[in-house]
Amino acid sequence: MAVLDKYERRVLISLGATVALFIFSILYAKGRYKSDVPECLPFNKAYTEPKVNKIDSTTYQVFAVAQMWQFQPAEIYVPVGSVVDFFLTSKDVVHGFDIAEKNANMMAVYGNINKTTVKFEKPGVYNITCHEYCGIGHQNMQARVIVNYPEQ
Ligand SMILES: [Cu+2]
Repeated sequence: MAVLDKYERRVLISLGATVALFIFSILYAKGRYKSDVPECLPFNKAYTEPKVNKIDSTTYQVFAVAQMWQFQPAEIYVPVGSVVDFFLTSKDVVHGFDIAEKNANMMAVYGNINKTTVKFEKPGVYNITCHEYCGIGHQNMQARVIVNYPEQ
């Protein structure tokens, strides 16, 4: 009869506890910090053209394209309270995409589309930074989201 050795049992229990803690941490961060878990979408060439789509007055889509050593669009203007879906891809090497103040963190990978959703509740300038070393101009690779009150 197959019986688990007591050390094997301990290893399995601690493994299960670690996995449970890991899943709990992700769900906790998603709720507590309102961080979105990025999605991978099937590749579509439409996303490789940088643009900002206005869906309605507070809903936007940004097709962000990273390349050595810039993001396009470099400046994105949205009103306060906007919910922005970022669709991210790269034209060359792997780049990072980090909006530190919003806990938005993705990788830009050639031939892949990553998506995250960010809500901008407060006015201000939010820097988008490449945080994945991508070559000699890496330290200058930035873009910004400018969140302002709409014109009356
Ligand atoms: Cu980069």
